Amino acid sequence: MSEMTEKKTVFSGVQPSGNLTIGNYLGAIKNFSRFSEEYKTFYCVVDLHAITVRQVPAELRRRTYETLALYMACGLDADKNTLFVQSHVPQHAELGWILDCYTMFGELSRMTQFKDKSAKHSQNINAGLFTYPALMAADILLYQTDIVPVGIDQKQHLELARDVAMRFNQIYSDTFRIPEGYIPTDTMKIMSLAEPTAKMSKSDPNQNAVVYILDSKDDIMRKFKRAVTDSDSVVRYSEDKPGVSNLMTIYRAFTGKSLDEIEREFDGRGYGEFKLAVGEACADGLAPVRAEFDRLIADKAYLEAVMKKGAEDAYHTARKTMSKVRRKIGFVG
Ligand code: ATP
Ligand code: LTN
Repeated sequence: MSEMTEKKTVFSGVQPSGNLTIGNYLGAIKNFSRFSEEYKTFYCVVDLHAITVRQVPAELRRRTYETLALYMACGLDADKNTLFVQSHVPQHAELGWILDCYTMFGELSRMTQFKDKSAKHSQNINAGLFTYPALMAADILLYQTDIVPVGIDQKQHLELARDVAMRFNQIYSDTFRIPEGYIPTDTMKIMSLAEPTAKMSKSDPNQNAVVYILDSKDDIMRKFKRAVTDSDSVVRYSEDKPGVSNLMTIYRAFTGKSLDEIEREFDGRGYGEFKLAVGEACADGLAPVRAEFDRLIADKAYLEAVMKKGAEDAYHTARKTMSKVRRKIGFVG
């Protein structure tokens, strides 16, 4: 990229609301580092979003450090990417409120994540859970973001962020850049191992359904051995074989082999051998991430220095957008 052209901006976020899964890894974080060289990249630990579901304070604090350490363990260099914690940059909450006033009740009511999470947390359907997408729009729009790498489950929120940005621009003239999603087609939705028609989710209470990035090799092997498949024993990718297809997707992501190659490799060999191979590939692929995580998490002072520098850098950009927004709206000073 020539020095004359301005770098495009990438933004994404992960909630520190649980242990991160291979869905988070393959669908989102693993793709983040591909932008580090040629883009201005902001990767955020979205703790304000996490409290839309009740969190135990000590766990939230621990997971905030862990999510930052995992970003780095998955290949994000703190010198090449702005890595920060959402609540350290007050403009997120500030713009979040403002965008609440440009986001329609009807739009928010249609969000499938809201419907799913209110069903799951029926004792705590708070206003934050409802307005969550307006805060996510604020995250993205504050940095004049061009590209947002996420899994497919975030597509609807991203479209809402675009609609809100266009609405604001139309009322007040150009203020926000309109972001595009970057959704990896191969790994946009990793499914639960126990219920392969449902998304693998870090908040799933069934630990056997979910492979965590930091699981031990033994745990990974055990979970894949137990993964739900179907009654025939043919390793073939097909809509009517969601369990096997999900395992093939995971195997492809960790080995780089094509679906055809995988079908040929396991032709006539049955599910037992296939599941062992998926487990091995996944455990081998995650081993370096885990080793690097262990090293980083032991150095809290370093993690704090990274988040402090990241917040200062993010603040600088966020402040510019906010002063533009305030002026356009008609706020004094
Ligand atoms: P929760 O279970 O608490 O809703 P989550 O596992 O969906 O959380 P998020 O923090 O909401 O995790 O998501 C972080 C990123 O990981 C998002 O970009 C999301 O699209 C992606 N992601 C999450 N689960 C998967 C999955 N199963 N397959 C692909 N991408 C995923
Ligand atoms: N809602 C996202 C997390 C998130 C995010 C963002 C992703 C919050 N703000 C901005 C991309 C851009 C989720 O993964 N559930």
